[in-house]
Amino acid sequence: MTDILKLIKDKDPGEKEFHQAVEEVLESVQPVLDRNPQYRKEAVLERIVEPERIIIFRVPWMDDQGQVQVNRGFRIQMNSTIGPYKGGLRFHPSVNLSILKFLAFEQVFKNALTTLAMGGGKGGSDFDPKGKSDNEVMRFCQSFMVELFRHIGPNTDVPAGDIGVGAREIGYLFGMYKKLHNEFTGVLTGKSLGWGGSLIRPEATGYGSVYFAAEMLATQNETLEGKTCLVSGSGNVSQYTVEKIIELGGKVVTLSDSSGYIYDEEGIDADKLTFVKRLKNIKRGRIREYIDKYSEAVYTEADTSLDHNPLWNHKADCAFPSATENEINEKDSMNLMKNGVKLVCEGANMPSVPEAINIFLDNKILYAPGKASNAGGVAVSGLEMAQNSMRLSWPAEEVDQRLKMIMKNIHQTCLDAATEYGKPGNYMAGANIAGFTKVVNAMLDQGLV
Ligand code: NDP
Ligand code: 2IT
Repeated sequence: MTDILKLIKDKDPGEKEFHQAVEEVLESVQPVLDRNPQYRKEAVLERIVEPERIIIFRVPWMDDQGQVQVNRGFRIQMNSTIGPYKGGLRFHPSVNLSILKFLAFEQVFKNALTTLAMGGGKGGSDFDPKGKSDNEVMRFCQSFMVELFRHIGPNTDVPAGDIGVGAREIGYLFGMYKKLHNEFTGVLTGKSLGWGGSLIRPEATGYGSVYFAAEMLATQNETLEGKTCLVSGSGNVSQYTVEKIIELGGKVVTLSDSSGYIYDEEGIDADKLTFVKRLKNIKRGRIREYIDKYSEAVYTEADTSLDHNPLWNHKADCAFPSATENEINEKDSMNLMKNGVKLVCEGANMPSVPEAINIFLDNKILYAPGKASNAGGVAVSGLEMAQNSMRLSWPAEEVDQRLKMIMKNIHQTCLDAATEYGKPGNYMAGANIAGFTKVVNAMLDQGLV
């Protein structure tokens, strides 16, 4: 196992997020490797850490001032053993190969856990949609697709949204794909409802995360009713996490963006959430504007000189990190424990550093790794693909019901795999073992390709 880590570190030094994601999975699956020596003999680790294909391309576009801008576009086609590459596109200035490789690697196991036929991929650009006009975003998306279109397709690779890519961007990307291919097909998910999107896809990641949390609580005969919850971020995942927590009787007291966070001791109710949705999705404003409307809340500016994020330092029962990777460091995890948090459910991908995860596990709290708890988004993307191939659309209740079942099954799969390998209650070990086993067994079935 250490030899594989050394291999990827020597080959691609500096890809620290990718190394972090691989190390976690390798540690978890060690007992599987011990029990199944043929995996090492067939070099499944060497194969699974190497993307099947990486596409890197120039994205030139013109801004509103008539100035040419150039960004870098990426698509990591990580693993297609159990289905077409599937995973989101992220538009954020921090995007680089390491971040996209870690996301693509996680996606392989997450998608396997959903039980739907989807391989793993991820892509995006260092383009920053913040502060750009709709026309600039459109021109960027069109230029991005002018290259990407030749590498994707409904049976090859099906991108979707992630940070900075929502319904607006998916619309522009789809329009250009359709024009270039002269074909109306389900090549992207997260489409709007009027032209092939699925009901509940916008809600799916947040709802799914809360369904997973409810399943974890149920193992202790508990519910979310009356629980105080910390939620980070204020984008797609966070908004629908808050919506479902409210519906299940919990109280959410925080939301954030990269500039800072709000703490609303009275709780963010349905009306306040409607305000946040409008603020973030239509006005494209900052979370600080929440206190202009709700003066009972407190806004704290992000301060990178601190050794912790004060958002995680409030009395609460549950935490739903739903913004970005490594947003909970070791100190934050200690603060969460000190403040009585008994459940951490990851809506974001890899939001907890390894030291923080160890603290959650040592304290025996309910800890859900993102690849299990945020799988609801890609699961409903899979259902969107199914509806597109049948050229029909299911009612919201049906999609929601299927989402609930899928999250319930993932929860059980994690518990069963963890127990089978002597780590009862360890959802991280269970998710990694179950996802890994499914993919590597399929790889072995398909021979050396
Ligand atoms: P959005 O773009 O809708 O929202 C992202 C939120 O996180 C914003 O509030 C943003 O603040 C904040 N954020 C982003 N980057 C940073 C950063 N470097 N530091 C602090 N805050 C940051 O994205 P999503 O809600 O879709 O995604 C959130 C997380 O969930 C990501 O980890 C994503 O990979 C994961 N995820 C998303 C799924 C989906 O279906 N959308 C599915 C599964 C996981 P600001 O506006 O200031 O940038
Ligand atoms: O991280 C993720 O699972 C996503 N961004 C959603 C991917 C998808 O294809 O819906």
